Amino acid sequence: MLRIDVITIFPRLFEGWLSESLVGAARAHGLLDLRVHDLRQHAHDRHRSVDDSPYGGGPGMVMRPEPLVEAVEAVAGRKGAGRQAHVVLLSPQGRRLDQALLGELAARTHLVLVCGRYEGVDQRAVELAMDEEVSIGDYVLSGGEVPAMVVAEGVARLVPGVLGNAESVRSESFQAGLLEGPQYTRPPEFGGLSVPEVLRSGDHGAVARWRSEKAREVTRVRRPDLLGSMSREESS
Ligand code: JD8
Repeated sequence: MLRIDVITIFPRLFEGWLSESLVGAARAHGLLDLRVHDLRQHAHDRHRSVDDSPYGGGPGMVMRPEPLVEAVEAVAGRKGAGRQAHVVLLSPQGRRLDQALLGELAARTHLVLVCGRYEGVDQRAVELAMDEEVSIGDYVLSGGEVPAMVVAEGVARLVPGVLGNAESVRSESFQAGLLEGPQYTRPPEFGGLSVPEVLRSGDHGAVARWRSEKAREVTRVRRPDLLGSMSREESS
C-alpha cells in the first residue's frame, strides 16, 4: 500500500480535505496510508518555534532546519543509500508538476510531502533531508499545503482501486493527453440550446467518433501545446 506522510505547521488544513475527498475515501478503504504530522511536534524551545529571521536580512521569516530535518527523519529515516521513502519539498524552485511526474511519484512505495511556509526553507534542510523539489505551477502561493494536496490527489488517482469503475474505465478508453470535448445531460433543450443530435442517436460508434473529433478540436484551439508535433502537422 502506498504511504504518504505530510509534514506541515497547519495539520488542521488537511482535515476537511481528508473527510470529503477521494483521497479521504481511498484512505478509509485502506487503499492509501496517508498521515499528517505537525511540524511543531519537532520544535524544541518552549515557544515551539519553527521559523527565524533570514541571515543577510530581508523581509519575513525562514523555516529553521532542525525541526524540518528531525520531522523528515522521524518518518523517513536519514537521507542516503538505504532510505526507502522519497521526500518531496513543495517549493516554487521545484520541478513543475505534470501527469508524467505524478506517474513517477505514484510508482514509489513511500512519499513524504514537506510543506514550507513563510519565505521558504533553510537551504541546509533542503540539502540534508529532501530528495526532490516540486512546484505545482508558476503562480505565487503562501505555502506548500495546497500544493501537497494537489500532489496527493493526483497520485492517489493513479493508485489501483482508488477511482471508481466508471472513471478508471473512462481514463483507459479515452485518448490520453487530450482535453475533453463538451458534455451534456438532461434536459434535451435548455435556454434555447439543444443537445447535439448524435449524442441522443443511440449510435455508439458515431458517439465515439464525435467525442474524439471534439476532443481534438478543443485541444487544438485551447491547448495546441498538448498535441504532439505529428498530430499538429496532420490535423488543423
Ligand atoms: C511553498 C512558502 C511562499 C514562496 C515568497 C511568500 C509550490 N507553485 C507554487 N507556488 N507557490 C508555492 C509555494 C510557496 C511557498 C512555499 C510552496 C513556502 N511559500 C513564499 C517564495 C516567495 N512567498 C508553490 N509548490
